[in-house]
Parts: sequence; C-alpha cells; structure tokens
Amino acid sequence: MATTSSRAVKARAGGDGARMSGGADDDTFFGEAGAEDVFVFDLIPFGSDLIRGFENGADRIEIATYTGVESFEDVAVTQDGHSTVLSFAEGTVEIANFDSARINASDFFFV
Ligand SMILES: [Ca+2]
Ligand SMILES: [Ca+2]
Repeated sequence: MATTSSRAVKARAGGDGARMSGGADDDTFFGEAGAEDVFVFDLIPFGSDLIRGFENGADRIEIATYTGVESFEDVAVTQDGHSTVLSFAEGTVEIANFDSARINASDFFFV
C-alpha cells in the first residue's frame, strides 16, 4: 500500500458547517463549500496543519488563547506559493490556494 503523505486526514466538514480540530500531528482539514466551518487550534503543540477549501468571509480559524496567541497581532501571515501560511507560537497552518492579502482579524476567533 503506497503512502503518498504522512499527513493524517482527521477532519472533514459536512452539513451546515463543522467545528474541526486535529491532533498534535500534522492534519489536513477539508472545509465544506457554502458552510460556515470553524477550524480549531487548541493544542500545545498542534503541529503543521493544512486547510483546504477555506472560504473567506464564511469560515473561521479559532485559536485558544492559552496557546500564547491572544489576538491577530500574534499571528504571522506569509505567502508561500499559492498558499497562505499562518505561524503561531505552537504550530503552523497552511491555507491552500488562498491569497494572504485576504487574511485579517475577522477570519479568527480568539477564545
Ligand atoms: Ca466552508
Ligand atoms: Ca494538528
């Protein structure tokens, strides 16, 4: 059995949007088109995760403040090819096929 990636698919949205959180390993999240999905990062560390299908204005990224990230000012946003990469104290989140210029504080919940 061929393994093309070590990345585990842990969460897949469905229905009217979902709250998705992965493990400490590297996860891939699949957002559901047209649904308001919330991608939750609340582990120390949460790994190097990947979000596919992120919808600007509909989907949100939720970060637990006890990970050391308390506001958008604590998030480093960079562009890597076609992806946006968010770097936090406890991991990174790659948003596939997303322009980093579209990321702002309204895309996050800090809880
Ligand atoms: Ca969605
Ligand atoms: Ca993870």
